[in-house]
Amino acid sequence: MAKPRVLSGIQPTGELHLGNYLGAIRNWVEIQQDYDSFLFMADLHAITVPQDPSQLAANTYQVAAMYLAAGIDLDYATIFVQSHIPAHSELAWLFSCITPLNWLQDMVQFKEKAIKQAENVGTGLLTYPVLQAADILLYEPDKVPVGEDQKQHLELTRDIAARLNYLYGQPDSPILKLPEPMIRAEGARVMSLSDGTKKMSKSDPSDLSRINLLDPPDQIQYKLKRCKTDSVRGLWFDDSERPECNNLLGLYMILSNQTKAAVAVECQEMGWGQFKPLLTDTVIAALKPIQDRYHEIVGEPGYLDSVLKQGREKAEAIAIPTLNKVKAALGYSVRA
Ligand code: AQP
Repeated sequence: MAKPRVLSGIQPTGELHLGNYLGAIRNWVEIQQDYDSFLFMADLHAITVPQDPSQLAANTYQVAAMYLAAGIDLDYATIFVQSHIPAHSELAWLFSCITPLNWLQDMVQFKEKAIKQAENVGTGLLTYPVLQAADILLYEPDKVPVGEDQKQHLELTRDIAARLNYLYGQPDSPILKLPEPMIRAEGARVMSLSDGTKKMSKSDPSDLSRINLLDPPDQIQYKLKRCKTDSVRGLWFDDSERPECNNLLGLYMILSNQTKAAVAVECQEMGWGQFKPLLTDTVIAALKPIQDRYHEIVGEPGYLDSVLKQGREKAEAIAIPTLNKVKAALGYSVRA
């Protein structure tokens, strides 16, 4: 029997950090043997905020290499670049013509980001959930791993598929399958090193706010030495009163493969002077195998190109028939 399919992606908007790894890639690695995984670099989404054209392709390759370095196995997963497959943009256009404007205006992320960008709000910021719906529905996945922040967009994806089925399909033979969300287990939200109430993010202007997966040991040590803490004696998990302490203990717990209870006991009497070197060593040791593998991958001439070419072929073999199915339903003559 065919394995259920999952689809997920990351925008190549900068260097990947511990949040991207613990919140996304590591989960994909954990489930990959049970699913047919389609993992992509969302480079069309990346330009909803300005990107340096001289960096975009390099960042995209870096994310692909990082997927592999972190343990994504090509025996189970297909890795591809979104912009290599024109069907994404084409389906997004078809969907945008059946998506009511107010559905997009109601998206919480749009409202939040639009306020920040004031008069410079790009149309892409409003319409990118439609592209996201196309990204997903092209592959007709059974499940889509999403964090809390993306749940509303997956709902929109389901609404768009349902609307297409309603407008152009038959009740007993829907055109597109509706995917289910795969909500992550809790504990994987990594917060900024400068502010424990904000998530760690590629686009934070301060590099000191995050640990990048490729940071060398001395930089990791420097960042953790400088990171924000508090002056309370003893360390314990406390999300509301001690967000920085909670975040750093959480990182230590995950990266040292311990339970919360074990970490709580180990660290209860510690001060920052004792805990920070322990966390530093743990982070460095956890990232070393990923970094070593990353350098091997990028050092092998032509390897990534061949992975992405193969990925494009496998992805297109699914995406193009889905696009054609939708086009036929809308009345287009589809090229054989
Ligand atoms: N801090 C985080 N903790 C846990 N998970 C995180 N993810 C991102 N930051 C954290 C997860 O990583 C994936 C990458 O998502 P994305 O690059 O498409 O966009 P994002 O969520 O907006 O990631 P960033 O790093 O914050 O990028 P910018 O700054 O460019 O917006 C997603 O699965 C996300 O949940």
